[in-house]
Amino acid sequence: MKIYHFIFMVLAAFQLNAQEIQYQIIDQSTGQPIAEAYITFLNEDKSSFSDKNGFFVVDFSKHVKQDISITYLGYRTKFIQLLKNESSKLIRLEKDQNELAEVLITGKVFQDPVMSITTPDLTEQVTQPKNVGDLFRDINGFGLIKRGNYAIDPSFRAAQYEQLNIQYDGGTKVMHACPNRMDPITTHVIPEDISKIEVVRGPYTMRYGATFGGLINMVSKKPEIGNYGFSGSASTGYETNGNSSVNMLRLQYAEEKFDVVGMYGYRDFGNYEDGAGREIPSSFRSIDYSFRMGYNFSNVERLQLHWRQSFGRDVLHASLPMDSDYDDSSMLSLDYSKKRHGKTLQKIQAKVYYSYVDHLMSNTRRSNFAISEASSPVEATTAGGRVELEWKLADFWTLFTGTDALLISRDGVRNRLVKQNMMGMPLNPPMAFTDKIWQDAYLNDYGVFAESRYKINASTLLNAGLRYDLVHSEIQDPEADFLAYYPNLDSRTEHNFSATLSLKKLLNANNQLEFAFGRGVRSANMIERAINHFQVGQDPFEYIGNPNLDAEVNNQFEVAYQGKKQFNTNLNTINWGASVYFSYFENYIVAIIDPTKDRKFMPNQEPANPKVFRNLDNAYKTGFEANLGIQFFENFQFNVETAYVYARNEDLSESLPLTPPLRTKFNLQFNKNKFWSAIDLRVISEQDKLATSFGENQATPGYELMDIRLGYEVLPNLNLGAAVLNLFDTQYFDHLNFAFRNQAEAGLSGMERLTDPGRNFTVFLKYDF
Ligand SMILES: [Cu+2]
Repeated sequence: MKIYHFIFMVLAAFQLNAQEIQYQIIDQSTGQPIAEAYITFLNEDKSSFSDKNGFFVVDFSKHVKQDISITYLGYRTKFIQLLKNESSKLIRLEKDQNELAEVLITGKVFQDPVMSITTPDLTEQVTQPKNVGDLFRDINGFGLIKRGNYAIDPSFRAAQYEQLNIQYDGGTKVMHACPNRMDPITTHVIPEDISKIEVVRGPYTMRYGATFGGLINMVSKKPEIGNYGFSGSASTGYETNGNSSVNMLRLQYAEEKFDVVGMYGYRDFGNYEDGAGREIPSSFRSIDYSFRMGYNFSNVERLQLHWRQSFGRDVLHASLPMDSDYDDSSMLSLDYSKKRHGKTLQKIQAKVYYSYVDHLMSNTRRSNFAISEASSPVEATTAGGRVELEWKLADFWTLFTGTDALLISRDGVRNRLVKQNMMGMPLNPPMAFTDKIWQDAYLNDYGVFAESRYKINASTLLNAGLRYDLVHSEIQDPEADFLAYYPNLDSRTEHNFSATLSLKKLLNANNQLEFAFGRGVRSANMIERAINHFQVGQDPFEYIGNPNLDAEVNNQFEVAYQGKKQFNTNLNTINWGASVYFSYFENYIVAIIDPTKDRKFMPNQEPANPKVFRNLDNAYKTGFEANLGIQFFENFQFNVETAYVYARNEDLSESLPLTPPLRTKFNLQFNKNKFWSAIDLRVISEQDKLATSFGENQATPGYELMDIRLGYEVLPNLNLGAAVLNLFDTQYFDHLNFAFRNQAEAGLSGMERLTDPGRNFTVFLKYDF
């Protein structure tokens, strides 16, 4: 009897010690212990780190269950419930890095970068035929520069065009051929093929080419890994305003070694009606197709070929002086990637690409065609590539080194047939002229970079990068008057140095703080260098390029904070974040009226003096973005996002051009089983900070817009979406919209800006197989 009593006592003592249980954290794939992982005890508001062998202790004296989260940089945060009586004491963390095949296909270029935004899968929850602009519309801080319904350029924090480093699948570029930007890169992708957009909000990475205001990577939809055999999807969409339709087919065949994806898209957009019921000339048709073929030498080595073409036809541009008869582009890219597990040189990535844009615009459909026929065939060739080596110098230290190239060349003319003289008398025969638009210019950028990612401790990451760009440019076939402005015109070489330093700190599992500095340098683009007496702005001025421009520099500082809190109540989660930045610009490039030069074409018209591009001495911008998200009652989500930027040209005591007003978006979503719905309310404030030298003469009034969207999975794999956009049929225009141009026959005055679509009902049907 005594002996049993003794055993009972011993067991009881063990029982006490057994309140504390030791667990070990290991890497899921290698089985290596993970030291200094950050553990948060969610029921107790307590935290600790794992020791050097990955061990940590959990005290079960108060709770028999413990909810914990484990955070470690480079791994997915793991939420797990530990039960006292469970037998397994191993916790496996999964690397937050996609495996090779996926890396290449998704172009997931950002392995945990600072100051970045990634959209959710944009191919999910589609309710309407999309324009590429719609992809950017829902990312906080973005605006759209519109010259119609086709040529839409994204603007981010008052940076636009080449100030943004816009690329496709991690480096491929397609440069526009048109001096009026009728054909930006966004028109050469199929919106339904873009699965997500990744943004680095400033010059905070040196690895993807010279970046001035931010890096934007449009990522095409990847073949699903492991989905072997045939699969695909077909979709069709229609919208009432403009009688527009979109049709798309995607076919995929994959096996372990080999995969191929083919895409076909057809879009037919009509002229839309604005909120006042006026018809806006904005119709277009386009056909796109693409093939992507991948070969996996092994599960760590892949080669991929991507070919795509797009053909735009009869594109009407309400806010440009001409329309595009055709706008064709071709793009070929080849990607290679190899991972070497356990080696110092742990990864090799290489890409080469070539793209060609063939564009014809004319004034055939415009009233001034009777006086003077004009047609401009222009072309642009972009070629480039990059090679990057990733070195694992230590467990806590990764170094990226590499080199890249971006070679742009353009040529094209404007053919004019003048049928009337200045007095309005017919000329017989008409007089023919040819004006050089691009003067056969090229702009080649060769870069080298090194970027180091250094883990100071388990919760702190230091990122530092350097970049050098050698920019070689030449105007090979200058017009006589251009040569007279710049008599010593010759090829030119520039040397640009960029750098970045940033720190990312996990305060705990749910709170993160980032600091960043970046110096981004952008050499003048080809319009700013080489355009010769063309109307390329949103005003009626002729513009003259300046081949001697200094590169513009953005010195940007930013602080960002993100937090999250989870609750065990009807209020499920709250997340919030904010980012504040300041940019000091050197040599900011703008075009300014030059009273010493005269208008060349139709010299008796106003304005009499052209604008010439030049550098500013003193300019800056500052602003913020903030967001709040609340999840409640399991199925509901409420979001508020707001963005503001203030930009200043101190030289002229005015705002910098194309500075968006304060924008706020409220969004309420309901998601249950196969049904989801959303209401969006956008509140855009008045913009009275104007760049009068750019033609911004009047404050742009604010506006409010409401959209309602619904989605339902009717049958397995068959999704139906519907939406009412601009529910209240508001007549509005955005501050970034260009003014109507050369639209006398449509009754639209050039004193007025392009108005956006009025109420629009849409449906979208998608079938996956
Ligand atoms: Cu054009």
